[in-house]
Amino acid sequence: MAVFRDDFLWGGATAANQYEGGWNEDGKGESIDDHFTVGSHTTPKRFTQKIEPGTLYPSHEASDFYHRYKEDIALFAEMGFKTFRLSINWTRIFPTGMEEEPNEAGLDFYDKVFDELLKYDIEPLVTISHYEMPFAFVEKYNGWEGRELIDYFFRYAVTLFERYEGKVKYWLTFNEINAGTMPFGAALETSTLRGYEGPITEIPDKKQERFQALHHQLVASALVVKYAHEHFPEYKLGNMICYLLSYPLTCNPVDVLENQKNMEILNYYCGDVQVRGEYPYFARRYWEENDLHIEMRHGDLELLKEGTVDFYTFSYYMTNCTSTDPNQQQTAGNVIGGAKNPYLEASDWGWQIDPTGLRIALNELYARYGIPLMVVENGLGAYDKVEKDGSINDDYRIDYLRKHIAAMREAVKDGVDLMGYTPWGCIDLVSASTGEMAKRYGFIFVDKYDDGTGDLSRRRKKSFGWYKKVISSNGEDLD
Ligand code: BGP
Repeated sequence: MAVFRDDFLWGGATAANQYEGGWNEDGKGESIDDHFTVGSHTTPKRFTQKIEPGTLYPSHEASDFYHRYKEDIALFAEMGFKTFRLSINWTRIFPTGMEEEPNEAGLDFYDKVFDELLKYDIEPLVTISHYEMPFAFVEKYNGWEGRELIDYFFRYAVTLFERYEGKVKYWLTFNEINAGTMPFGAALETSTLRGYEGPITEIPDKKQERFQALHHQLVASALVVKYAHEHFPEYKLGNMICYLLSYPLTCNPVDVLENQKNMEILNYYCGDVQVRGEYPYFARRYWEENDLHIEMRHGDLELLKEGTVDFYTFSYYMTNCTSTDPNQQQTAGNVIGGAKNPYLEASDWGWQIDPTGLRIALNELYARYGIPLMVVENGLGAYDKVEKDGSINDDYRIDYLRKHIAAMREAVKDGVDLMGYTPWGCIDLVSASTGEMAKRYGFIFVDKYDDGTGDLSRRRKKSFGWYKKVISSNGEDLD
């Protein structure tokens, strides 16, 4: 008997700022991501207040989806995608975020993209805001710290809802909204970057600012979810959480407790608001102990209740451990690192590979929320090598994905309601954390390198044919 639902949404995921390019074309404004320079595993990318001539900014051209969307979508269709996750570049629609009227050329671009997807029966899954916002907001409002952004975001989202009615059904409000609970989130999630110039790793951490900004995002998310439910009953609205599963490094109760506390803030603080409609019970103590004073307006808490999502989506790449022993060996991770797990191998970037953790995560989440789940990011960032004959034999990627899909199957057999799976960077694109192209995730290779060279041509990797088989067998054939 088939394990995955018949209508399981197999596909792939991308984000505009990391994939599209065309950064200043057809009226597009500057996004915060257009101000991040290229980086690498060892050299952090930098944020600059002005675009410096002669400096490489990877989002400016990225993988050039802006000009190659037809070719890319044809390749996705060849793999049998049922869905494609993409984000809208806010600055293509409202160049500074503050215009009264949207930019028609920007709206038109996504019309063409959606039409192309629908031509192949590929369902768009749209992230309204994925790690970018108009740069103009940084100076004026210090990003999401400004409450004014709620209204600007609302106008932007409603513009999309109205324009793409009949073309898009699945919407996610903010990518990895819980990144705002971590220092890294100041760069890409809350964009609280006023006056800052320097490496992404040295942004002074201002927790009060981050958590205030996050409150504004949670309110903005609820506002647009509520609006969509009232005006577009056919729409399905989801949240998106960077799910950071961690284990206590030992069975010492102090490690177990510390781990539980970490998990609460990192994973459940935002998810609980978006699914259950209120800040969780543990938030108050956290605010008090961290001297956080979240300014809320009359009506905010009601709104959070009224704007809960229909499905829960998350990214899953790796897991970490929590230890109260400061001398424990540390390792890197997505958005945040942790103590090293002696039972796991890690990627070249130090992210610990843990397929079993995905089954654990799916069960945890389904037990907590009981609404349909979707894994909207997962994958292995790796150095790929093009062989002399042009082939790219990414068996390591196949191995990673195979084990994660097998873990999803087990979770579905456990009883979890799983809607779909969109591996990250289904076509090579710029890394969010490092700004490099060298960290590749795709089934499709893009000829583009970190010195800006490359002819941008596309090439199928070995994993392309493998994933095609996985989709056509609805996840039965993983060999
Ligand atoms: C997630 C982001 C993505 C993506 C991915 C991989 O946190 O939502 O935008 O980039 O991580 O991370 P990286 O690009 O740093 O390897």
